[in-house]
Amino acid sequence: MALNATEKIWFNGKLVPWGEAKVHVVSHALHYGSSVFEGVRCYKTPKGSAIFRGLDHMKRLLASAKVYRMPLNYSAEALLKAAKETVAANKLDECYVRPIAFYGYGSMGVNPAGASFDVAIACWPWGAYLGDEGLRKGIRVTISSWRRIDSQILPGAAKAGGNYLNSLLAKMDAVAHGFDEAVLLNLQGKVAEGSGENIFVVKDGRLCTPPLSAGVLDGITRNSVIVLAQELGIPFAERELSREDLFLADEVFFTGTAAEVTPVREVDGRVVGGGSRGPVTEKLQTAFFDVVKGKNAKFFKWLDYVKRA
Ligand code: PPE
Repeated sequence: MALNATEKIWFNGKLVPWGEAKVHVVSHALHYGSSVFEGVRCYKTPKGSAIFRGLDHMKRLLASAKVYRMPLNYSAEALLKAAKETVAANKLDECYVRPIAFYGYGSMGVNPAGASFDVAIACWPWGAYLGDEGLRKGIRVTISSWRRIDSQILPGAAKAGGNYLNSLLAKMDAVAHGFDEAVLLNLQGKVAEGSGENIFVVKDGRLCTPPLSAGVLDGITRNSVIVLAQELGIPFAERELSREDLFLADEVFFTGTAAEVTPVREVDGRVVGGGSRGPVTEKLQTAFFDVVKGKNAKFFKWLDYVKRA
């Protein structure tokens, strides 16, 4: 997706011009994938721009860093404050926010001891990750021949840069084969997640998603949708899903900060349900957008205003 430069990036505690937030080519993370990152969205609401579940994202960033013994010496609150300053400095109403912490310059070899440890927060306008039409009508997916990384190899709870080579392989193959997105199975052959999304199915009015033990990221959008389903009285269970559960579902959808709530209308040539956004998906999608856009007072607690109006 196109990336349009904005004005400022928060880099190790200071706002610097976009073009000056640079790293050296022998930075550790570039060679070994030794970074952890987050994807956060900021939405326009009636009371000003607000970051959605910012503290939860920053806590997950700290958790990812802990897994990799990274010295991320900021509190979640301080990181959220920095994210708000970054959005404010770029004068954006709505944007995607990308905090990243990584081993930088100073040593080579797998052991990062001696390398700098850098933290940055960038933001930029980012539209619908899987297209506006995808959000309304659904997308076409394929089950990847690549398996999702097993947590005995790389821990799924950590959102680490290196994990995304697995996503990249699955996504590129899916696109090369004419699909919009890939679904990855885990090593047990059960449904895990998309290249950058969690996945849900609806069957006979019941909503299901694979448990975290399937090796999936503990998605914040996944959690938000589960809470909203409970709110709306939609029966929900975490359950292992097989490939055929996707083929035979009444509805399938993806969740993610970037993907938001995106319906899936086809899985490897099998039309899902009626072949467009299903009614439960639409209900949850509407509820989700109401919450992030500050239209549901019950969930104001999930919003952090960039500037108090
Ligand atoms: N699984 C994976 C593998 C994943 O990367 C994401 C987010 C999710 C699930 C959903 O998590 P959450 O955002 O907390 O609901 N993927 C991020 C990066 C996408 C990208 O292409 O970059 C995102 O959505 O920001």
